[in-house]
Amino acid sequence: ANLSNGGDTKHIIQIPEIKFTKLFINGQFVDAISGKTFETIDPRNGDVIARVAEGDKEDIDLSVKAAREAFDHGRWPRMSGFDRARIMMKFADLINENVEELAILDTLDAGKLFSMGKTVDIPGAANMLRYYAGAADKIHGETLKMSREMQAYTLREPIGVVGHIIPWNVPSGIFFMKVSPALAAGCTMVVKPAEQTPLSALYYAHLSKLAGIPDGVLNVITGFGSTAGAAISSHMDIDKVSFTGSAEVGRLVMQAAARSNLKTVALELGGKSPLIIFNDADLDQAVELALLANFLNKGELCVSGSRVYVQEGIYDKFVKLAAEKVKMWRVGDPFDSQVQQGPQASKEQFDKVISYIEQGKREGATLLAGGKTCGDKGYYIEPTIFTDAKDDMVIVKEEIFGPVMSLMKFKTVEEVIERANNTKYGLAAGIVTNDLNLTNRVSRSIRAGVIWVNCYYGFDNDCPFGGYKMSGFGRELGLHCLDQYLQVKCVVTPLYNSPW
Ligand code: TXE
Repeated sequence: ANLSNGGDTKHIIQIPEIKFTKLFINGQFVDAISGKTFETIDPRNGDVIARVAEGDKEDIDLSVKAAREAFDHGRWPRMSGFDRARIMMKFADLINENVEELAILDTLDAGKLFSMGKTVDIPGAANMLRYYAGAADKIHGETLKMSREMQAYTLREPIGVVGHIIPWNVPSGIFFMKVSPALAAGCTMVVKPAEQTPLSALYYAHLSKLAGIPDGVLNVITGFGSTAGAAISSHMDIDKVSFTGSAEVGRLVMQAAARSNLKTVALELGGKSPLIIFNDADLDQAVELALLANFLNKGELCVSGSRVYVQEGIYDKFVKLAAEKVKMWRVGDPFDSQVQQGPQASKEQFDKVISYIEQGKREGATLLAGGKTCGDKGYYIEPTIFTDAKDDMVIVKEEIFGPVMSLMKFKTVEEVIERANNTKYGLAAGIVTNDLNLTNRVSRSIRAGVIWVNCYYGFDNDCPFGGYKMSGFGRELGLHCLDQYLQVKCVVTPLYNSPW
């Protein structure tokens, strides 16, 4: 298929020079100890955008040393929450001031829509900092009246040095989902962005210094998973690791944590989320929602609603309308403001998605739309819809992480609850109906961390989000996430004279 060619912004956007390509350790940009670099690739065409320092175990060691010193003796964990908040607010303002350049970096690296980066991802990242800044001076303990003539109080202390391992699908959003609560809590940290999308993370490192975050508090090490990433999860001096990525690597991270120093682990892994559309749904809106739930960010979202269950009364009409509407979904250069879907983030993902589409055809699902690559260069794939999909097909069981929707028919609510839960994952679910009782019943029956009713992607800073089952554990966003960067200490004192 041809790529959309609205072309209105393509010629206006000036690609800036790439300013930051080195590791950020203890407030300085430095080369990797090995001197090695790696290429980061533009998925629109396969061109090299820049070469970036390739951090490895020795660089992680240096950055953990800096973070440990900043935690044990530095100002950050000791200053008032109010003062940390002021610096975080400054950091957020600097992000807004550089929104265009940051959005360009994520579009170049990940093929994300520039218009969304500029209006949603990057401003949203700044707002995560502001949300947690607002909580930084409200971290309280409790006073406890004990059963003897003693009293106790609790302190909530920062957990220590944190390692954040970030994926490539939402480079800015996930960076700040992890960094913001950790900063508010008073932790120090080492961040490893994904090797596919290192550029915005290094820019954020630069802005953190301008904002006044003390040296050593926020270190950024670019590099690969099996080297730099593994060095984080197995480090003896990191107190917590927060990981977002594949279930396979999540398992490795947990094993490494167990084998090293039993550091605390939070895992946000994949999903295969059901979107359930009942007979009474507004058909037009339901189809739009299904397209969005599957094709937004080219399907590279852990919460994608990739198992679409449609009740039998409207199934045929739904299929017909979906086939019409998907023709209007525009794939093309992510800098073009008319485009809705850019290229897959990397050649590996492109190949993986194409092989799943082939598998779906072999398994006997019917290709209603798409199924092919687009354009003659870059990693573009048509928005693809399979009908007659069966629950035991690989395309319905495994996370494809691309623009591929599977449509299935169901009869009763009991049946769809059973089928929706028949998955190893449990990250999100969508329900489309105007029946309140049905909504309540299904919401409580689905084993997933977030349920969206008559909407999808209802994210907010204040709404906790995370997995059931093999989608991981721990929550991101909201005050639940702040808690996960804090320890509780109990201090006990006699009320009158010491009882001993
Ligand atoms: O993930 P990896 P990949 C899913 C999605 C995708 C699949 C594979 O289905 O198709 O995973 O993507 C670092 N120790 N999700 O291969 O490898 C790595 O460098 C420590 C869902 O890119 O898990 C990167 O920074 N770290 C998802 C991060 O882990 C290691 C987002 C994620 O990469 C490591 C991304 C190791 N041994 C993929 N190996 C979501 N939940 O949103 C790799 N890494």
